[in-house]
Amino acid sequence: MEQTLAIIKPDAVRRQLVGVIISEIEMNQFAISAIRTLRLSLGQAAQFYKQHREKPFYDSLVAYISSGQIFVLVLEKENAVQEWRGLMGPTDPAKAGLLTLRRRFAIDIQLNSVHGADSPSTASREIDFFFGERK
Ligand code: IDP
Ligand code: MG
Repeated sequence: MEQTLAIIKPDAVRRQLVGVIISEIEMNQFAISAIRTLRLSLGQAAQFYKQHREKPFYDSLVAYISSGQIFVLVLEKENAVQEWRGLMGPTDPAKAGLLTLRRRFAIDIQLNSVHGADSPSTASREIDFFFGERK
């Protein structure tokens, strides 16, 4: 079964959306095979998003993702990477389908409530980032 890495981001945790998002995960037949909660340091956040370091929004993205508690999940399902991206919707909630998590919950293109790995190889790297020490 394929695995992907999901994050419930600080804007969603702050607005007490963890329960409804996990409920959507389960209603959509993902198995949750690991979960942890933490707050990233600025350094850890910079490392996690390092592929975006040239982007104009990088500093603000790093500040945001480390601004509060996050919930990190390993999700399992056939085609999990693509299925989770589909349930989240695109980065910009204004362009997202009505039933997607980002359309329903995101505040804007940055404070967009959830993260998902963009490929199986990214998923593997991100799972290692958050859960590697526990294997
Ligand atoms: P993704 O989360 O849909 O994979 P990425 O392009 O990988 O989108 O960007 C990572 C995160 O950076 C986004 O989820 C969002 O929080 C933030 N972000 C992306 N594009 C912008 C932007 O144009 N302005 C501000 N923040 C952005
Ligand atoms: Mg991405």
